[in-house]
Amino acid sequence: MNTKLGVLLLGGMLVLAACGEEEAQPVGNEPVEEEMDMSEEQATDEEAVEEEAVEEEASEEEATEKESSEAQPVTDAAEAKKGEASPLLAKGEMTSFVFNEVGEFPIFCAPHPVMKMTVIVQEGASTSGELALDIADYNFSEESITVAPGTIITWTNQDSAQHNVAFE
Ligand SMILES: [Cu+2]
Repeated sequence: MNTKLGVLLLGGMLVLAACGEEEAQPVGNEPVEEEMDMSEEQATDEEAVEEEAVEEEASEEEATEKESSEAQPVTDAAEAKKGEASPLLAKGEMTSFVFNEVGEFPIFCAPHPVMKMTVIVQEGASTSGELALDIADYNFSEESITVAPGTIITWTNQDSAQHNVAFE
């Protein structure tokens, strides 16, 4: 029995030595780590390829937009509706909502609920298209604004504090 054990141990040590490891590590851990490293590398490669493809598409779109007009069209505006909210905006960041439904939209800032404004959507209102508003000094730049259906409003946070646009 002892001899067999000795042979097994010796065999194990030889395997470790053959791996060329400077420090003998527990045999159990080593292959697991290697497998994880390999799958991480594969995942990173795939992600990189996908990101490259997306970047190429984006730059092609940008080029087309620049040719057609100077202003950047707002394409990512979410529909304004009850319970909707933008992410928190850092200084200089913006968020857009499209107001398709006629009615009143009470808006507040989730971190500072005292910050409020109202968007009134009315058929035939003189303000339509795209509208830029600011969030500055813990206030929305308009207390109340009336717009036509389909208007896209973009809010830009001018404060160092984070604000957002949330619908009651
Ligand atoms: Cu706020």
